[in-house]
Parts: sequence; structure tokens; C-alpha cells
Amino acid sequence: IYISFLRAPQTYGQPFVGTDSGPRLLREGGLATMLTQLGWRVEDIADLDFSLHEMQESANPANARNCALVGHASNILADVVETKIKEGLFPLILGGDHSVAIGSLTGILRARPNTGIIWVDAHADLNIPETSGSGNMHGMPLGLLMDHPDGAYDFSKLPGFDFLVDGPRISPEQLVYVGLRDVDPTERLWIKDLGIKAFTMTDVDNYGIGQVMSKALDHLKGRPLHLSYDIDSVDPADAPATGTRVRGGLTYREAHFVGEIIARSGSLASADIVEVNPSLSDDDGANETVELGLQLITSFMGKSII
Ligand code: DIR
Ligand code: MN
Ligand code: MN
Ligand code: MN
Repeated sequence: IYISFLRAPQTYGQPFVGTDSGPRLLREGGLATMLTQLGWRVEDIADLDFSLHEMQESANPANARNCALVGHASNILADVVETKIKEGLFPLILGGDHSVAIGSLTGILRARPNTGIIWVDAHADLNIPETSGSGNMHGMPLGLLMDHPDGAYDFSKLPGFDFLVDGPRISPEQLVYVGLRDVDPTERLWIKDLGIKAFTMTDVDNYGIGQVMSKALDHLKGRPLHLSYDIDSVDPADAPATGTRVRGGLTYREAHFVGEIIARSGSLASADIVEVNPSLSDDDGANETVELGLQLITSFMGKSII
């Protein structure tokens, strides 16, 4: 079986430069070799080219910063992901900030509408422009793609996103959160109203990561799985090089356990790893975070200890 690395050097979904170098660093860190040693065959195509050579609107009419750029990139990524899945490959999307999930989820849902999504993150990423306090689109992928208590998001009002006007949508029961600890007021309301299965850090403390993951996997039983792994889910002590650090995150072992147990389910069909930003830490912290990303990928791609 083949994995296709899709290097998605997106940085416009959040305010810091540097998130676009994540894919290159993961690659240079030896990702292909690590996965080959696990028995995977690897297709490594060039960085996706998200550049847009047109005049951009300087205003931000929709409270969605750089939406034309993010929309353009999402459209490209969605097509590639859909194509790779239909060719029988496992798409491994190397971000980039978490706005890349708009594209990856769209491609995945077009190919496999009943996919179960495991969102490992300190944040819920369930905002829309109307509810976001920051206007940063990395906080919006699930909010844009999921039906809300008051209906579906209308993409015709968001520059760059025409391709999603009749696009696929996520229903609440196909999503599970793990690791939440920084959730905005509207996100909290919607998680409750929509009945989204959410395992916060409180749940990790209360039940242990073992029970949390077995409940999470049980909730998505029978579905092909997509793992969207935001590196800021991990405690900043182990993942300092990321844009929105929140203390009290997954420990090094908990973070690996999440990957290991998902691999063991045998149902993982696609994954993103996002928000590695080496420029937001000193060299040691950057290296440590990139190395953690690499090790987490090997865990969810099937590396077992014995
Ligand atoms: C916040 C932060 N909820 C926002 N989101 C982040 O801007 O919407 N997501 N950092 O990863
Ligand atoms: Mn995120
Ligand atoms: Mn996050
Ligand atoms: Mn439009």
C-alpha cells in the first residue's frame, strides 16, 4: 500500500510566518525513510503550489483573514486529496496551519462521505467568520464544514470559497474531539447543541487516555477514519514550536498513545499533521517539535514498540 505525502505549506490561516516550513522540515527530518522502514511505499510529490498571482482584496469583509488565499489553497488540496484516495493511496497531509483541513476534509468527504474524524487539538476549530474573535481561518475548518444549530454555512458570501457552495458537509456524529482545553463561547454552545462527542483534557485526567480513546473509537465504529492532528494538542513542554500554545496538554506518551491505538484500529485511511512552526521557538524547541511530529506520524502509521 502506498502513502502519498501532500505537502501543504499553508500559513495564511493564522497570523505568524513560518508555519509553511513545517512540511519541508518533516521531509528533511527523514519522514520517507521512517515510513519505508514500517513497510509503507511512499509517493513524495513536490510541495503543493498555493500561490495566487492576482490582486487580493486588502479589506477583510467577512472577518476571515486572507480568505481568498485560503480558499484557493483549499480548492487545490481538496482535488488532490480526492484524486489520491480514488487512486487507492493513503493521503498524509503535512501542514501548514490547520486551515489546510478545509481542503483535506473536503477531498476526503467527496471520496468517502461517511468518514469518522478524530480531531486531536487544544482547540475546537469550530468557528465561522461571524463567531470568530480572531478572524483566523485555522480556527474555522470544522465550523465552516459542519451544519450548525441554525443551518449550513453559506459559502457564497466568502471570497475564494465558491467551490464549497454545494460541497460536502460533516454531520456532528462523525466527529470526535480529543485534547480540548481552549474553547470559545460559541464553540462550547455548538458542541453541546449539536451533541458532538468531545473528550477534553478534563476527561483525559478523569478516565485516562486509554478509556478516552476506546470511547472515541467506539463512537466512530464502522467508519473509515481520518486523523487530524494539531501539534498544539501536545503540552507546550514537548511541542513548543507552534502558534497557539496552551498549557496542560497531552503528555509525550499520551500523544503517542493516541496515534498507536488509532493505528491498531486498522481503520485509519487518511491523516493531517499541522501547526508545526519552527520560527516560534529557539532551535532546540524547533528541532524537538519537528522530531515529535515525525515520531507521532510513525505512531499513527503503525509503529509499535515491540
Ligand atoms: C481560536 C484559536 N479559537 C480562534 N484557535 C486555534 O482563533 O478561533 N486553533 N488556535 O488552532
Ligand atoms: Mn487546530
Ligand atoms: Mn489548536
Ligand atoms: Mn463568492
